[in-house]
This record gives sequence, structure tokens and C-alpha cells, in this order.
Amino acid sequence: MQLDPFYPIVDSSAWVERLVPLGVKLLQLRIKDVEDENRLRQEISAAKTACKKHGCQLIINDYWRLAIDEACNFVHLGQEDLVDADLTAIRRAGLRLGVSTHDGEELETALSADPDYIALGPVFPTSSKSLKWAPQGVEKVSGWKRQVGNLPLVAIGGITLEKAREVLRSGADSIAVISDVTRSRDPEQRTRDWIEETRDGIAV
Ligand code: 3NM
Repeated sequence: MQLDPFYPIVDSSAWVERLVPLGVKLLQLRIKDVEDENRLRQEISAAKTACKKHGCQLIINDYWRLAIDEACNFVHLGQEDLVDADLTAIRRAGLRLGVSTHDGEELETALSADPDYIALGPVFPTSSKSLKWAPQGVEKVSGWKRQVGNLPLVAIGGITLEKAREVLRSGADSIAVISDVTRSRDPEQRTRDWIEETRDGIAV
């Protein structure tokens, strides 16, 4: 499986609807702090509709049961969610799976779930998520890629457009980004710039 090299992560269907018409081909819906299940369903459903219309692969973070219910086809799980998740049910529903990792032990756990990609973070300092791991640096990306071989590797954490080439050259197949897009002064233009920069996979 091949992942698009630009992988924005957003927290609402409104963001999905803003970004996918610009040509984003891979996107994660990562909703935090919403308890109401109906609202979660609405968000997932609206994101799915927008992604389908624009040919974008949607990946649902955390809510694998709702992703199954809403007939999505890709989920992303952190290590804690992986422990609780019913992987058999996820696979039976035909969902693909991405898993976060931060150290060797987590990589082993993730690989045992036979994922469709591995994410490694944080590559650089990030203020979008509080983590106990120090920034891993691009050398770690190269090391992880050597270990996972053909399995797609997603790099995440503090990655800006200016660092994209270096990260892709280090071995990442795709770059997951929150703040460099959503906290940009012009998120639409920043998204277009990312698409342009990463169009050929490894930007040269
Ligand atoms: N997971 P930004 S770092 C959601 O290391 C997330 O697992 C990470 O946001 C990990 O692009 C991160 O703004 C935040 O740094 C990424």
C-alpha cells in the first residue's frame, strides 16, 4: 500500500471540508473532547462524504467502532487504544490500520498488530500533543524505516513545510501535520504549498 506523502490531521469535519477540495489525498480526522456520540457520528459521516467527493483517503483516529458503523475503511490507533481495540472486528470489517509508535517496545507492539502503516513521533518538538518522549530527530526516522522495510512509515511531530524534504529524504513515506497547516495564517495556501512540495513523494 502506498500513502500520499502529505497527511494533514484535523479535528473537525469543517476542517475536512475546507482542505479536501484543495487536493489533499490522505487525511486524518482526530476529534478530541467530544463526548456526544451522535455528534461524533455526524462529524465522521460529514468527513466521509467530503473525502469521498474529492477522492481523499479518510483515516479515523481512535473511534474504531464508529468508523466500522459509518463504513469507513481506515483507522489510526495509539498504543493505549490498540490494547483495547478488537483487531479481529476491525479486520473483519475490512478496515486498514495505522499505529503510533515512539520507541522500540511500542514498535514491536505495533508490528504485532500487522498494521498498514507505522507512525513515528515526535520527530521535532511539538506543542500539539503532550508526550513523554523527547524529539526523535530525522536519524530515528531513517532507523525506523530500515526496521519496517516496505511497511509505510509516517513521520509526525513538529514538521513544517520547510523540513518536509529532509524528513522524506530520511525515509518517511508520509508526513502527518497538524499545526503547520491548521495554525498557519493561510491554511488553504499552506495546504497548496504542501501538495506542491510533496507531489513527487521525495521532494528534491
Ligand atoms: N502525535 P504538529 S506528535 C498527534 O508523536 C501527534 O505520536 C504525535 O502535531 C506522536 O504537526 C502529534 O502540530 C502532534 O506537531 C503533531
